[in-house]
Amino acid sequence: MKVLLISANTLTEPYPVYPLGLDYVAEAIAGSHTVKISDLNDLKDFDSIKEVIRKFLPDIIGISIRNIDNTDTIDPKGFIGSYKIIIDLIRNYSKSPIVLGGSGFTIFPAEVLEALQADYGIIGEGERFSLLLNALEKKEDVSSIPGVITRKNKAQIPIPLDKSFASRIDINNSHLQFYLKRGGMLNLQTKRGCNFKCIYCTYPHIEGSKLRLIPPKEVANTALKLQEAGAKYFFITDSAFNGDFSHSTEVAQAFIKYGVSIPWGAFFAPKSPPKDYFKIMTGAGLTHVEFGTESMSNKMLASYRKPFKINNVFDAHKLANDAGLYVAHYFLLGGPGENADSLKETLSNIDKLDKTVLFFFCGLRIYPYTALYDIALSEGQISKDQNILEPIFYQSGSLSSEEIINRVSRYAKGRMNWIIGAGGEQTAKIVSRMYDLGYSGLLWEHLIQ
Ligand code: B12
Ligand code: SF4
Repeated sequence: MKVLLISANTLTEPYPVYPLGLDYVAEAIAGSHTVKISDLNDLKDFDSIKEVIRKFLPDIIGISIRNIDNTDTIDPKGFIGSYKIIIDLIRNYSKSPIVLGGSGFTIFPAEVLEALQADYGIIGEGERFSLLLNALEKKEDVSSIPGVITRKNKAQIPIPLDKSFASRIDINNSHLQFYLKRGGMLNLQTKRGCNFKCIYCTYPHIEGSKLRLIPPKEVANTALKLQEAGAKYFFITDSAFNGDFSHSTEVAQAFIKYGVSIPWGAFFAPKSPPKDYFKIMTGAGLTHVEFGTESMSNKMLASYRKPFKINNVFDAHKLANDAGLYVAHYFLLGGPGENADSLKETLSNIDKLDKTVLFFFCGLRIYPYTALYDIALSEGQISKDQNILEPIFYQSGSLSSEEIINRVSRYAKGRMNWIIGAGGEQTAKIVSRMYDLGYSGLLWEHLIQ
């Protein structure tokens, strides 16, 4: 079959993100089918999809739905409306079935399928697309394929794949050049899953709650391919790169052994690391550490069920700085139990973090399959049948989101390294201009104070 895979994500905040998931889907199906990836970031406008369809004449069209909204209370943006425009355009030019997948889709499969009036969806890992294609080719019933959902058949959440997974990077695809010319950043996965249970987090639902590690040599080989393709930087997409200290150390050692020489960044949990951990990382090319710190009050860290306390944050922060790394912390304020005292404690402890950039998200989006969903339900903030595709943010009884935003804004005044939300369009424009001037990578290091 001829399969057209489309990345529908055109969000450029904080920067355009290479659609890595489609490389995994492509690798899983390319052995038996002809695959083409088309990225809306790389097309002149939405309507240009017509030319792509006319030339390729796909039998089936897969669309990656990464972002549902930007989860930003300060500057909220939803993307379902623009995805609907894209799907309506595709329907004008093709009668082929449309299959949805992706991380955003996996959080709200039934709601998104209905809103976009697509034919099929695959919850979770897109490698299962091959099973759907085989069934469609043989005109077999698709309802027993794990994770496959239709507008008539609801699906169970599938168990994560227990086989290895691989991506294929097509250096001839023009969308690769789009990202190489704008910042030169590509991305890489070293494992799937997260074995923690933070109350608000969707990642264990999307990727599974057991860590599935990719052999370090394989990760290094993939990194080398990105390097050979012209990447100037790569970002590791794992929920927390240090979720397994031994594996991440072995990955870093493999980068050194096999000659990965471009810089990279990753998300880390601010846990106290083993001796010399960050020094080994620096030696392997790590330049940027993004800590998912969320709060600097032990009461709130416990409420969020974070796997660390504030003394671990100070420890990890110092060791990363001492190793010469650029350090950023992400905060998520306003969860269950947040009040004036916990916010004051967080802000005054943050003041003790030197040489860093701080990103503040004021409000927790309520997602299905999370403990926060159950808390919000029990507190009557949402009801059982409520559609929460349109973002709903948890409200702490003691402190409103507005009050939190006001207090953080007052604190942030005059400090370039305190950023509320993802930075919005203004930041995206600055990043884009710097990319045009030849800068590469994350660029928030220019804000460090
Ligand atoms: C890494 C990451 C980032 C990094 C990206 C860095 C980089 N250079 O790549 C950064 C920090 C920049 C980032 C930013 C944002 N992110 Co983010 N990010 C992630 C994260 C952790 C991993 C995404 C990833 O690359 N996974 C690895 C790839 C291989 O997996 P995948 O794309 O999901 O693909 C698999 C399946 O989904 C499926 N699949 C994918 N496409 C398709 C298509 C078809 C047809 C099929 C069948 C299957 C399929 O198959 C693939 C292989 O199994 C996810 C959470 C998660 N665990 O998924 C959030 C996530 C995608 N991000 C999210 C959001 C909201 C954002 C931001 C809007 C936040 C903000 N306000 O800044 C921005 C948007 C950036 C942009 N321009 O789009 C949300 C999206 C859901 C939502 N609420 O809308 C997620 C799910 C986190 C969450 N809150 O739940 N993000
Ligand atoms: S917030 Fe981070 S550590 Fe916690 S469950 Fe999510 S991915 Fe895992």
